[in-house]
Amino acid sequence: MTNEEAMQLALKLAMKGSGYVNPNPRVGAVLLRDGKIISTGWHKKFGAPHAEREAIKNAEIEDFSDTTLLVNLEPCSHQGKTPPCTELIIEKKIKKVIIGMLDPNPEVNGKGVQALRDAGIEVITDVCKNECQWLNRFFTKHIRTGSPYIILKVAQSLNGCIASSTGKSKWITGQESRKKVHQLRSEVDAVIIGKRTASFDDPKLTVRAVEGRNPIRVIFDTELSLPLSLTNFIDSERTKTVVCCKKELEHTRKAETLRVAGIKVVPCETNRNGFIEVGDAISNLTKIYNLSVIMVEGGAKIFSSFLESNLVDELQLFTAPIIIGNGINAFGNLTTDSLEEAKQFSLVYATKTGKDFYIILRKIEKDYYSNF
Ligand code: AOF
Ligand code: ZN
Repeated sequence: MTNEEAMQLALKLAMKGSGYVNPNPRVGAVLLRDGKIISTGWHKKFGAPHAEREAIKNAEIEDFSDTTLLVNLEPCSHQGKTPPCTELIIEKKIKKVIIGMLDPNPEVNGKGVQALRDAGIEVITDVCKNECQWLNRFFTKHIRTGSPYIILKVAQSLNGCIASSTGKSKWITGQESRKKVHQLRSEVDAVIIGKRTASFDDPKLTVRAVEGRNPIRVIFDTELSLPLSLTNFIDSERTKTVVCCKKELEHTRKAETLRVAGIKVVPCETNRNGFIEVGDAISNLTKIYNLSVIMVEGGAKIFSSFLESNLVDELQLFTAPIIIGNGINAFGNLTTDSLEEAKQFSLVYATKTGKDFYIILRKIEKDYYSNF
């Protein structure tokens, strides 16, 4: 097995921690001897042992002196909720360590590699670096800025509509795209929708098409006007439902009724249009839930507000091969009139999900992913 092949396996193992480890990174480790796998491990849950410890524990061997440990993130050298991985690697006398990327956590960044080298261990870095950085882009932004990584997920028609003029939008894209969306939900800490999407579609916003844990569901309902019969207010996951409303409504009967039902009400500032100030909502939510990644699922008003606030890190765009005449444009509420003002993105990935196009883009202004 080559280093690259083993790193691909480590990345796959790391993915298994999606959602469960947040805001920690997703990490997988492979222990090799003569290019053959001895054991594997991954970081399973926030606060649980790190990937390297899992792989070493699973090895069931006494002598590690001719083994190579491969891991997608630099082994930690600090005492966190768990002891430093570098200490265990040194104690076990592992011969060689192969790393995908340095840990962007300032407490570790480069110190893990140094500790290993100081102990005479051979260290190779940057194997499949781009893929490793991509996998932990949420962690990287959060540990560096304290703010969550924000993804806009848009399911649209060929002509950029997310709903017909009557507001119906539930089934624009196909089953495979929806499966991908469920996968994304399992990776993020929270999903956000607006009042219109909540009342027209009444979506469950849970993870069903794949295995994984459900995110928190946030609904922006400035005036608290949504009916109490909404699925997100009555289903078994309702304690994971959060409503952001204008701060004047914090102590009203409607807010109290929601709270009694187990729903969290988060009062927020409003902007000059009387709509929730997205920056304030995100910082309030982050204070309560320490969010490292959020996915915004619509509709047009919310998409536009997030773009206008320059809060978007990534677009996940699902385009169905249909045309909806006179529909609701995904970004129709944006007030960028000239090309100079246009929001710019760079293409990361493009493929098909079933009959739909699937495109991932990210903002180009600030590069959180390099130089670590
Ligand atoms: C590793 N391997 O599998 C992970 C690492 O609070 P703790 O002890 O869980 O430490 C969390 C920090 O450790 C996290 O911010 C990141 O820097 C690193 N995560 N490191 O060697 C792992 N999950
Ligand atoms: Zn560690």
